[in-house]
Amino acid sequence: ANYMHHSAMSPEEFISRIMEAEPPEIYLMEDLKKPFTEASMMMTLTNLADKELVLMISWAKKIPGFVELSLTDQIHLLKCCWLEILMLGLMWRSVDHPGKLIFSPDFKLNREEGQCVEGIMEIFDMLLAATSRFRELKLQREEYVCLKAMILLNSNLCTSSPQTAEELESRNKLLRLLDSVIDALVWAISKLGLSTQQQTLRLGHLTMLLSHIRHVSNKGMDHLSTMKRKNVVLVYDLLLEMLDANISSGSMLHKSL
Ligand code: AOE
Repeated sequence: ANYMHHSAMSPEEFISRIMEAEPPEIYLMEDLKKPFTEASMMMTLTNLADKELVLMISWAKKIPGFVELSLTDQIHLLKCCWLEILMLGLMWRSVDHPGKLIFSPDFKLNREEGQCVEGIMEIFDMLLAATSRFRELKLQREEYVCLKAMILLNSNLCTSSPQTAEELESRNKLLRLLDSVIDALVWAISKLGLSTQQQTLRLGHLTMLLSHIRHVSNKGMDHLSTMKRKNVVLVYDLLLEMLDANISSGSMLHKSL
């Protein structure tokens, strides 16, 4: 089967494939009118997220083996983890800029610049804290791309219970794929010239950060639903669908995959 060929891929080859899958930088190219209001800040953030989601779908499809999963799994995985992926990307862009979040080359926010969106500073601070942790660990690009693929492939694992033979096959492919990503991360860590024990510890520290990212993402998801409910922000179609837990077969995500 198809996944046999992916598990035959060396970790080195796997990493180079996911490095090539990295989405390009996004520019907002709007004159960001300062001072921001709650509505304009939320509009800027969701507008960026919406553009990034389109690129995220193309990115996922370039991960070796992803498109061989069932369409239901592909959709479910993306719906479960999109905000975690956006947040990890944001942390990576911000890792060399303590106290700042680099949303895009033309949209950077400082902690000191104060509060304008209700309930968002808590999320801002949790993102800054996780970013500092990655800075302390001197996160490498190879490790970053593996962690991002791990988030995608792991997001669904404990919520899906396969019933049909096809679902079971897709889940087995998913597990093989996760093995490949873990192997790739282990390989990337082994290139850093650490002792065997230090390598094991690094793997532990990096993967433990993923539970923090899931936590911040859940907070962010609650925040976005609240902002939507209060009509602070108009949430675009693709983002709306991602925010929504249901799978509709005629959906935009379905069509883009
Ligand atoms: C969008 C794109 C992206 O790549 C990552 C993220 C992660 C968080 C997401 C956001 C996004 C989309 C909208 C979400 C948000 C979490 C909750 C929200 C889902 O509903 C970003 C979280 C961090 C947002 C920090 C915003 C700080 C705003 C306060 C700063 C401020 O008040 N002022 C006045 C600063 C002015 C600076 C010039």
